[in-house]
Amino acid sequence: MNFAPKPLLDPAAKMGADGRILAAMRQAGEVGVSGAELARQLGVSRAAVWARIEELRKHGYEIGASPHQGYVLKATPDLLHADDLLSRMGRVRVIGRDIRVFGETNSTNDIVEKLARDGVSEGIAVFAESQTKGRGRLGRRWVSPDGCGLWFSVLLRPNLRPQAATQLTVISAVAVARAIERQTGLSPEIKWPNDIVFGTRKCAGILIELGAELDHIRHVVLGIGIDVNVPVECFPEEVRPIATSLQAEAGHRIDRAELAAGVLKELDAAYHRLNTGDFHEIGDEWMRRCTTLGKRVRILMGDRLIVGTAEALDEEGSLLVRSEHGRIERIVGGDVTLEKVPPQP
Ligand code: BT5
Repeated sequence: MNFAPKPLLDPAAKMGADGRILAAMRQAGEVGVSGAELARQLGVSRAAVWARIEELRKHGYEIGASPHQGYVLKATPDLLHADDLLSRMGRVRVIGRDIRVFGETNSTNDIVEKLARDGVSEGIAVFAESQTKGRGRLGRRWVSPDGCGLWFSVLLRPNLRPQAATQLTVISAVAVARAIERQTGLSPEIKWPNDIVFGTRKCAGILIELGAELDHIRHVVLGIGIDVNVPVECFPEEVRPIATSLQAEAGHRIDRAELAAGVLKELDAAYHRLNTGDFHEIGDEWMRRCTTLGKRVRILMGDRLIVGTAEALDEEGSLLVRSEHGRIERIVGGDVTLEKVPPQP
């Protein structure tokens, strides 16, 4: 669906003092930035800058200080901090223009649903360090242990018909796969409709919840869970055989804040392409990354079982399956369960 492209926004406008100090230090790199310069940029005293730097150090930011170089950001802690994330975003159109981080919450989808009802504009992203009631589709549980994953939701108000909402799952899967690949060098694959996998093990899932009328979407809560540094032993027994984490795949810890910003930037770019009528391009990339196409699949839609071969994705993001009777069945994402079936002898 076409509508006027959105102007680029600078999420830095939403940043508090911490974010602006972190952004200035990041930009200065090893050269460092002086207390006087930070005080000038923030419009506060050097003593106030020093107090903020001390506060950041208490949170685990390693900040060097020398009379010649000024303040140098040496290392960041493994925690999510809204200002820190905003300071990594650069300019975006919609997604990530405002970011909030919670310690523990029930489900970030619930927080964003509430923001949607309060009339908040699209693009806000809400992260939690842990979720007590993280959920998947069809009432399933999403395991969200503390401090080692990315559990977050984004509010969208797309100009789409409800039937085309699967397009949002498709662009999100591509964005997550791209960001993982860019930061880790790993090549995750996509399993239709909403899983990011390495072989048979899932490392990320996507949950789309709609507020919709019959013919138009009021808002979408896009929930994404990524197992970044989740120790494999943290997965409950029933999930362990089918789950993995990026750390387990890469063999080293992954910087969560960097990945969070990377995913939001990719999502923003993909959402812009969708809004300007460029779904085909993303759809093509999705097909290249998808392990489902060409495979025999068994699909459960409510009580209906379809067995056939996954052939293609259509322009609304639905999966086209050639059933055993030779008919093409169009499977809309959402409440379906898909299993691969071994080839027949
Ligand atoms: C999904 O559902 O894959 C969607 C997951 C979305 C989670 C995010 S986190 C932020 C936001 N807030 C929420 O409350 N949810 C979203 P589904 O395809 O139904 O997959 C669920 C199944 O995946 C479960 O039944 C388990 O088998 C498995 N599973 C549960 N936790 C997992 C984990 N951390 N990693 C991998 N697999 C998991």
